[in-house]
Formats: sequence, C-alpha cells, structure tokens
Amino acid sequence: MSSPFARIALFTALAVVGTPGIACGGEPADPIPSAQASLPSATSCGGGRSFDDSSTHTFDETPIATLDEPWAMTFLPDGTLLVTEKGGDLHHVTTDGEVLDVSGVPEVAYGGQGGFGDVVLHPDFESNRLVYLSWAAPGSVGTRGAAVGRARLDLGPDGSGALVDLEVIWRQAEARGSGHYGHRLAFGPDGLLWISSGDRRKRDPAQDPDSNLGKILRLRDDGGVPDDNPFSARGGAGAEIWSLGHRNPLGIAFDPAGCLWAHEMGPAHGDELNRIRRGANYGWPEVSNGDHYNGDLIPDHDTRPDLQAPAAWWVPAISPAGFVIYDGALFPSWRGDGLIGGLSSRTIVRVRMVGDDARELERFEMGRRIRELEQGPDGSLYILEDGAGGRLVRLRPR
Ligand SMILES: [Ca+2]
Ligand SMILES: [Ca+2]
Repeated sequence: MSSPFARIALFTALAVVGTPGIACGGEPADPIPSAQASLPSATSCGGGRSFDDSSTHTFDETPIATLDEPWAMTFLPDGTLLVTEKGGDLHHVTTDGEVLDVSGVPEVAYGGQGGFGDVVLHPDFESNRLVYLSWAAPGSVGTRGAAVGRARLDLGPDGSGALVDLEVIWRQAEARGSGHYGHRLAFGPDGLLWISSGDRRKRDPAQDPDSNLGKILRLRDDGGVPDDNPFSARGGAGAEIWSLGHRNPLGIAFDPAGCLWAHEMGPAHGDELNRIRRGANYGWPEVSNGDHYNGDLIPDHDTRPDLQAPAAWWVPAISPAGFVIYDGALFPSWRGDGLIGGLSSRTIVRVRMVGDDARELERFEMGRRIRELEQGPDGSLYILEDGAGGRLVRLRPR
C-alpha cells in the first residue's frame, strides 16, 4: 500500500475551464440558462481554510448496536437515530443500543445493491415530523428503480414507531439489473431536496438530458420541480436535473458555506469527489480516471477539458459510501472537513475542500467496510459497518 497522499491527484487550476473562483457556480461550456445559481461562489466553498494540516487523530470505538445490513442513518432532534436496513426494515435506535421497529415501510426490491436506502429529516421536522426515505422499488416485469417517499414519523412512548401517510414523491427511470441506484438524499440550505441518482450500470443515460439516471437532482420538498433548475424548460425528467454525467454517487453533503459536494464510485478505480455546480457535466461515461472492469480503457478526465474534472480522485479505489461534513466540537481540527466511508478500502477518509479543490488529509484503517457516517449531537462520529451483522459504532477522540 502506497502512501495515501500518493493516491489523490491535485487538480487545482487545471480542473477549471476559464477563470476559477469568479463565476458563481462555474460556467460550463454547454448551453445553460442564465438563471442565477442559488449556491455560493467557488471562492467561499469549503470554509476557506488551507490544505496545510498534517494533524493525525486516534479515537476510541464504542459499539452501540448490531444490525442487519444497515445502509443509512440520521439523528432525530432528541439524539436518537433512525437506521435503515437494506432488507427493508427501519429502526429507531437509541445511543444506549436499544433497537426498536418502525412500521409502515414501503416494499423494497432487495437484491444486488438494491433495498432500503437513505433516510433524512425535513428541515422543519420538529414541526411537521416528515422523514424522507429512498429505496429500490419493484417496477414492471424484470425492472426496478429507486423511489423517494416522505411520511410522518409517529413514535410511541416505548420508542417504537410508525410511518404514516407514506407518499412517493419521485421515481427513478426503471431499468433491469440491481446496481447503481445511488439514491442518497440531502436537504440544502435552500430548503430543497437533493437526490443522487446512479446510472443503473447503463452508462449512456448519464449523458441523456431527458433521463434522470446518472444525475444529481434538485426537487421541492413535495417532489415538484423548482422553476430555476438549469434545464427546467425541458420538462419531464430533464427538469429535475442539476448536474449530469455521474456514475454511482453514494454521498452528498453541503459544506458550511452552502456548497454541495458529492462523491461517486468510479469503475475500476477513479473514485471521485466533485463540487457540484449548476448544470455542469461530470463526464461519465465519456471520461474517467479509472477504466472498465474488463480492462477497456476510458479516456482520462484531462482529455476533455469541456467536462468537469473531479476536485479529487482515488487510484486505487476507496469505494466511497456515506459522507458527512464535520461541524462538531470533539474533533476541532476536522471542522469543515469531509469524512468518507470506504467499502473496499475498509477505511474512513478525511478530505478537505478549499474553493474548487479537495485533498485527502488523513486515512483511518478500520478493517471493515464502512457504509455510512453521521455526526452525533455531542460531536462524536457514528459509523455503520456494511453487511450482515454491521454494527453502529461511536468514535470519540482518545
Ligand atoms: Ca445519514
Ligand atoms: Ca467524472
């Protein structure tokens, strides 16, 4: 294993066509409507710190609960958690390790990479009790596609709960197979719902302006399309699109400046971290810094300066899954940094984002696949291990 610092390429000025740091949200080459981007300018992204940080950290691990193929979690205002399991269960979990059931979940198409996906809270959860969930849904014969729904969470006095009035608000284009759903969710500072939609292993739809596969999408909280989306005039699925050319994005998060970052699984290597700009094209499957699993070469990003190059990439792969941008008190030098779970790499990777650029600063060898991370109310880092018997574990500084 080479030094982790060798694995990440620096792609500062080369990554940007034109003048970095001036255009708000960047100005991709393709015809993009002139509506103002609602995201802040590049210069403020990542909190404006420098990459000069060689600090290292150690932590104590406390196992909290053991689950069955946990996939995603989110904290409730009272410091307890909702946790999805890929097989289709939703649990209410306390940080003392009590695991309670939540009923009323949707039917999921379990298998391959599919099943229950993400869970996030509406920004006004404390008043409206709305939770948003994603899952792989059965389609017509032989097909399936991700769905996003919202429901009211009712918790009983014993902590068990129910989803009430579950309503599907978005559907991914259906396809055969059970890979690359993406289906990570985030609410932005704009109060809108952001969805990462994978390419379902079909590749070309990621470049199709009328398909919602291989895209980052931006919707209202009821699933409607905001008028100022870059391709809203196209109607249909195209109107949902914020950015295109993505493969399988399994982590999206807003930084303290309000900039959106997303990582995605590369093919054979070439995992990426991208700053998501309005209307930009991130290149898949035309370019990638990885290659196909069968050995077929894919042109590298630097052969196509018209396509948005990643802020950071990894060769060899880390297999990124789960993403939190840390803002807590227990690890003060992590504040503003991204923490990425690694599946094949069995790591947690700390990255810093500065403007349009990003670099890996620290890597923790965990010895097991990390599917998901969240910051706890006290600044502890909570992780979900992947697979059967995957644990919820709390990390605090040693
Ligand atoms: Ca989460
Ligand atoms: Ca790319």
